[in-house]
Amino acid sequence: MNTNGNSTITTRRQAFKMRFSCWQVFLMALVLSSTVCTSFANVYPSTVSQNSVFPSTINTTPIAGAKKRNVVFILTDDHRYDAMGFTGHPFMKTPHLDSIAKEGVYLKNAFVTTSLCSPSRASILTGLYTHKHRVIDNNRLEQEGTVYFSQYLQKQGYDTAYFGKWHMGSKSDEQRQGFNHWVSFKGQGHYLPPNKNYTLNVNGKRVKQKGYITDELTDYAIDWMKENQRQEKPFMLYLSHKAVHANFTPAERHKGLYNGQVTLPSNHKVSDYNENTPRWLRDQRNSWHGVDFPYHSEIDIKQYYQNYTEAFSAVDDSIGRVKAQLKAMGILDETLIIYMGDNGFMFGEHGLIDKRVAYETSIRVPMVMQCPDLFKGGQTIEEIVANIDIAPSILKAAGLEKPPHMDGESFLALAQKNAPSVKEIPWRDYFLYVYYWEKNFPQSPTVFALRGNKYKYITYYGLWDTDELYDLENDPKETTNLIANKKYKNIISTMEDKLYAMLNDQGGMDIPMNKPSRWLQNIRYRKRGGDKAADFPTRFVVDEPEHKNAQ
Ligand SMILES: [Ca+2]
Repeated sequence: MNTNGNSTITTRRQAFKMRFSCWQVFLMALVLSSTVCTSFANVYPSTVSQNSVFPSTINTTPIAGAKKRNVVFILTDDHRYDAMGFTGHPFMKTPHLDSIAKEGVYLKNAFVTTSLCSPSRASILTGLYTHKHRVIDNNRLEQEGTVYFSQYLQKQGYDTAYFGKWHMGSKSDEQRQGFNHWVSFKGQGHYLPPNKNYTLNVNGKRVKQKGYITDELTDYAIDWMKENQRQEKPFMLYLSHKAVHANFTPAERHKGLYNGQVTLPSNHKVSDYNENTPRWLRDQRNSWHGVDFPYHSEIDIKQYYQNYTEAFSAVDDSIGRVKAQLKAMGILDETLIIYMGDNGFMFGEHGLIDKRVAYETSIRVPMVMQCPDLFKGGQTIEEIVANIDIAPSILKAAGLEKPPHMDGESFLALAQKNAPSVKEIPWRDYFLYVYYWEKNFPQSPTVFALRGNKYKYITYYGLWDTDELYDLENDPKETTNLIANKKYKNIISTMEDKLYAMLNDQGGMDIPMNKPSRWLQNIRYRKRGGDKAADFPTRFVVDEPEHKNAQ
C-alpha cells in the first residue's frame, strides 16, 4: 500500500467517524435514508403486467350454510418466528401473543414467499406469489386492477377497515379499494411524529400523528370496533403495525425493559464458513446488510436486538387491548383472530442482518390464530403455511370459497382435522420462494428456493456462485451446504426440476425487472477486508485444464 493509499484510508476513516460517531447520528441517518428512499420512490409508476392474473369483476362463491364470521388480522413488520414467549424465548415476555396460542392454534411452520415488506404484504392481500402480483420490491405501486381479498368481503356484506402500514407505492397513502374505513401513512411511517405537521390519512383527511404509532393505531382500531358494535354487519379488521421495523424504537414505558437480560439469537463467525459457502454470502458480511458493516455503521447489534424486543412489547399490549375489546363486545370466542409477521429478520445468522435471503430466519414468520368456536385450543399445526394462504383462509371464515385465481389455500381445516368428522386434508409438501435483486441493495442476489419439510434447495439466478441444499431436519441452522455431496445428487436434481416446474406453472419464468431508485447501498468497510472479494468455492477451482487437447 503506498502513502497515497494510506492517506486516502485515513481520510475516509476520519470522514466515517464524523458521519457515524454515535448511535443517535446513526438513527438520524437511517430515518433520513428512509425518507430519501420514499422521495425517490415518488417517480415510480406501478408495474404494468400484460398478463394480469386479476379478475376484472369480483365474483363471490358463498359456501352453503356458512357463518359470516368476524375476522381480526394483526400483522407486524419484521417480527422473527422465534421472538415469542411461548416458544421458549430466553427473555422476551409476550403474554397476549402467548394467549392466542394457548386459546387457539400455533402454526409452527409459517413462511413468507418473499421476505420483504411490500411483496409479502401484497401476497397477503392478494393470495398471490410475488411474480404474479408484481409488487416485486419496496418501491412499487400495486399494478392497476389489483384485487384484494377485502373486496370479496365487501361484496359478502362485510364492513372492512385497514389500520397502519400499507407501504406498496411509498408515495401514496390514499384509501385503497376494498376498505370502508382507512387509517394509513406513506411508506414506512414513523414510530413517533417526525415533526409537528406530520399527518396520517384518516378516511381521506390529514390528521396529525399524536404519539407512539403502535398505541395510536390500536386506539383507532378499538374506536372503530366500538362504532361497528352498533351495526349489524360482520366485520374484518386489518391492523398492520409499523413495529417492529428498523429503526427499532420501543415505547417510552418499555425502554430498558430487558436491561441485563439480552443474549443474541446468533453469533455467526467467519470461521463457520466452509468451502461450499456461497461467495455472495461471504461478501455480504461487509455490506449494508452484513454484521461487519451493518447499515454502514458500527452499531452494537446486541443493543439493536434489545431495542427490537422492547419495541415488540407495545405490539403485545395492542393484541391484549384488541382481545379485551372483543371480549367486552361479547364476541371473542366467535371471532377469528390471526396474528403473523410480514417476514423474518436476522441478527447475525449467516453473518447477516435484515431479511430478503432464503435462510430460515429470513423466511419463517410467527403465526398464531384463535377462534374457540372453530378450533380446540393449544394445538400446534406442523404443515407448511404461507402468506399466500391468509386471503383464502379469511374468505373461508367469511363463508366464501377461494377465488380461482389465488395461489394460496385456506388453512382453517388444518386446525379442525382432529375432529372426527374431518377426513385427511390434502396439503402442500413444498412452497416456492422468490426474491428479485434490486440495485438499491446490490448485495442480495435474485433467489429462488424450494422449501420442503426436510430439504431446502436454493438457487441464485444470474450469479456465478454455488447453489445450496440443506437438510432441515438434521441441520436446522443451515450450517452444512450439501450441494456438492454426491449422495444428494438425485434430491438436488429433483428439487431443481420441481422448482422450475412450479415457476413455470405459476408464470414465474419471466423475471420481473425493477427500475433502481438511485438510493444505492454498495460501499464496504476497508478495515474489515472491504477491498477483497470472497474466494470461489474450492470445487470451482482446478489445477489443470479440463480439456487438454482443445485446439
Ligand atoms: Ca417487513
